[in-house]
Amino acid sequence: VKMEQELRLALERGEFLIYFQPVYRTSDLKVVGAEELLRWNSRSLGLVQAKDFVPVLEKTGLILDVSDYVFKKCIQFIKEYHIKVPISINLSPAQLRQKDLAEKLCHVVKASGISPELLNVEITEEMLIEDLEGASRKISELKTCGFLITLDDFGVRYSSLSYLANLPVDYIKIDMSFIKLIDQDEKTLKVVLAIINMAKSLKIKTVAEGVERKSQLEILKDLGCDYVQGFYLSKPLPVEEFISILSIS
Ligand code: G
Ligand code: G
Ligand code: NA
Ligand code: MN
Repeated sequence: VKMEQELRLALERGEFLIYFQPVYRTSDLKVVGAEELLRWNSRSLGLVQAKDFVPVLEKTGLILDVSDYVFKKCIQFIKEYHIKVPISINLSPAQLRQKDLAEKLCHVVKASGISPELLNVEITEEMLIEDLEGASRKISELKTCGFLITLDDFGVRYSSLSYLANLPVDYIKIDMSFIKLIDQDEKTLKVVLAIINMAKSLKIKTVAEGVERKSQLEILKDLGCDYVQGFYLSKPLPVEEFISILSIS
């Protein structure tokens, strides 16, 4: 309960920060995008990672207000710094349950004047399970508005290949659990190669997340994975640091 009150206050006080983890083109390691990741600059706790408070936001329903805030902050950021590369935003399950999700987000982005193609909406496969029909409709509506669509944490748990055939997906993010093993386990490498080749034939771009070592990067380059993201390349960065990385890339 205490945490809930603190998070409510945090939103009012503007204590939520947006960080950006750069996404690199595998072939030449140019920065071609970023994933927005939420942080809480708490008075009492210091800088708090998303994994330590996003679940509470989800449980209390506060995630809807915070998500609106994040979406607007990202648009503001793109406008202020004249960002030309797409910024990925994680959608929450609660957002995907909103009937008018696409209509709302579309309205906000159109009113801002930025191109919707500068926003890449990340949806986990897990979020599709609950109501596949409803989720599919909203994803199609988001696509129609012009947003890019990423299927996040691809390949684990509820993975269904039919999603790839039926949803307007631009990118798939190959789950970190594969990348962890890719330089140690031949079978995992082959599974990742199959994912990459399948995506290619569907004209879907592939992103590997959780790249922590050079050996993983080299293998992903060999396999033809389009983009990479992970601590080996860069951790999530505050706005100013991301801007300076982008300017020298
Ligand atoms: O950055 P970190 O490893 O702490 O993120 C943990 C989890 O929190 C990740 O699953 C990430 O998708 C989620 N997360 C981070 N930022 C946001 C956000 O702005 N909105 C939502 N809904 N989830 C986020
Ligand atoms: O659920 P989602 O895929 O959105 O989660 C992304 C989370 O993964 C972020 O919170 C980010 O901090 C974390 N992350 C990013 N790069 C790496 C990495 O190289 N290794 C690990 N272990 N985590 C990472
Ligand atoms: Na994500
Ligand atoms: Mn992910």
